[in-house]
Amino acid sequence: MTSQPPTALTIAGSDSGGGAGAQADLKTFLACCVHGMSAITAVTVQNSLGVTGFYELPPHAVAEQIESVVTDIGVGAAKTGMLASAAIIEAVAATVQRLGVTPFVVDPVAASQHGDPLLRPDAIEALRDLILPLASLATPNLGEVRLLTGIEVRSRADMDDAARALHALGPSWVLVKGGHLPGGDAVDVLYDGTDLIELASPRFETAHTHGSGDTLAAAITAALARGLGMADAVQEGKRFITAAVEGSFALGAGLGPVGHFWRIRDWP
Ligand code: PXL
Repeated sequence: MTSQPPTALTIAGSDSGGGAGAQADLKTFLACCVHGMSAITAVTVQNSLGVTGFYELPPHAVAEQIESVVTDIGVGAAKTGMLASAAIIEAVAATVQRLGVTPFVVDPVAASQHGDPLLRPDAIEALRDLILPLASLATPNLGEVRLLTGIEVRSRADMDDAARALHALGPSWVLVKGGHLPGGDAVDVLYDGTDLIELASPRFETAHTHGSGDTLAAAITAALARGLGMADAVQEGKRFITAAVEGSFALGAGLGPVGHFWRIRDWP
């Protein structure tokens, strides 16, 4: 027997292609030396070319998965990914609140890299009103910022406004991901209600970034499970995703995944 690892839970959808969703989260947790657990919200049908369908689980089945692992194994930190519907969001929010699951990282996933919807349009209000107030950290990209706040981010200054507007919706910390803005470095803004911290990282020319948002949020969650403070955990997550994007690879005819096991340079 070895010593016990830290533990983390993902509340997310399954990606049959293995690059994003719960699969990305579990691979990232392991790569970050954390025992990963999952509460599956929906099963997507997808490959490198896109999502062709998804099947939601009943909301009580999502709640039961969370309760089962929290009450026995214990959850050092949790994250959300695809939550699919307002009814699942209501069940997740009630369960996370009742069981006091924290730290709680919310990645407000709305669509896949191909633009395929992963959240029903009528669920955005529930995400904003029920999940964001529980978040230790919210990690929206610019499209999700627009859905949640109505702010169209076109410049670095707009990112600061977006961070303030999102923080007002309840999360303790906000990480606005500016990767989709044009420019040299990829710049994110981290905000705790007091200080706006700019985090710049190099941009790599690759189309194979499937699962990048999930992987960043999972690496941050793993760092929190290992006991890091929020600012350090976000820095650690950024280092991990930068290496994973650099270590991405082609798979199938479309968009390949980021390299969760970027430490493996040569595959057998
Ligand atoms: O990357 C966002 C995402 C989250 N969750 C699932 C996904 C995707 C993207 O495809 O499939 C299940």
